[in-house]
Amino acid sequence: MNSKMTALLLALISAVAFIVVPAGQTVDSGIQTVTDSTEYTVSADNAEGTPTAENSDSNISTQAPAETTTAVQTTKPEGVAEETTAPVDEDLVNHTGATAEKTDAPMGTAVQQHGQLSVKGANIVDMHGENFQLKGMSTLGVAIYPEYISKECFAKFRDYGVNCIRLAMYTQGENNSYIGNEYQNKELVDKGVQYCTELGMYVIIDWHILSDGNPHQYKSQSMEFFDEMSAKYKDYPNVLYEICNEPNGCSWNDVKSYADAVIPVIRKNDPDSIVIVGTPTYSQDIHEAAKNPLTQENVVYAMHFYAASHQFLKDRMSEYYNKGMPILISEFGTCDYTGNGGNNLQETRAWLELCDKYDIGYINWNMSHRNESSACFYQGTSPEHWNESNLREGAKFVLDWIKNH
Ligand code: IDC
Repeated sequence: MNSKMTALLLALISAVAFIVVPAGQTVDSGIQTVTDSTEYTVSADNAEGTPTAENSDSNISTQAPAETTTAVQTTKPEGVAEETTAPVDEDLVNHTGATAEKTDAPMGTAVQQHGQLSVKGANIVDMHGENFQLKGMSTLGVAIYPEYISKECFAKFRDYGVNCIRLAMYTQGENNSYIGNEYQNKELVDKGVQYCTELGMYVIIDWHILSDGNPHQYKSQSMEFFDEMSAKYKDYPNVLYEICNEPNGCSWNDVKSYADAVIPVIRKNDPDSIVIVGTPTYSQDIHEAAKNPLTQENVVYAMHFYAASHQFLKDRMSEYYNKGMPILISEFGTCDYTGNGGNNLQETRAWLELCDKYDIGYINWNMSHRNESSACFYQGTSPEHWNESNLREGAKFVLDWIKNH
């Protein structure tokens, strides 16, 4: 193609893009901006005591087991609505620019029906002001298993009723973590957001701190990252930002001062989106956060559980939900806190029943075939062509739960 033709084609594409998505316009006109962030405040004397020994999961293994990728399965997924949007043109996916093209959510999808989410009292609500439960699956690490950043794979989770994908991006300590591999990670996050957008799914951009327990360690990198992401996705009603996965070995005051630095960076670009804030002790200590809550709007507190380790946290969730604290289970496992070991499906059921009762959202760990019980898939699974027989016990339980509730 000669340069004239290329220029003509580009002009045509931008003209069409302008008609479809005029600058500054969002799909949801009825955005709900309810402010209510402090009613769950409890006094210090009301707070619970120090976490139990079980509550200090400090021995998380950092070993990555060997992996294999083999045969592609071709069984058709169980049917839910066929995708009707045009296929992705890779060239139009903007991995590095300051803004990105938004595709309007296809009819019948979660994002088309529920639009921009916000926080009202202790719940996440949709654009109509109704309680809305995020039900999701988390990647293990976008750059550990990049093959799972796949539109086909996300669509298969959507077939089960999954309405949200969490893009966990390790900051350090894992294969290809963000620090030192910034471009590669951002490219994968961009792809993931684009696919979710085209599928009408919500998407969480997760700054996955773990071995770097104090979020201040990479605060400046985080501010830079979220500045770029929120500028790019300011018009996307389906994007949520999780600014620190699991703080540990630091206090709520450390987390709060970090959040007070990062949230304004996001708000400057994207005033409406939900921000998820981790809590101390691997996102278990919501009661610490409740003593000195954040003052920003549309913020939810992360609580994480692993069903075979953290039974005791259920009461904490109920107590603080009932005090009016907005909580999101932005990560949970059916197994123990190492991400491995036996599943406790009875406890998982109890947790999910409680979440459903309160309309608290939950996101399962993890979308990979790593050799551990929290991984969705057995080794040898094809991200694009899996079926029930590729699912490990925990993921099968969770996906059946989502399908039936
Ligand atoms: C685990 C992975 C495991 C990896 C380890 C360290 O499942 O393969 O070796 O991280 O990178 C969390 C963390 C999450 C952990 C998970 C299970 O958010 O990153 O993943 N877990 O240990 N909090 C509690 C449990």
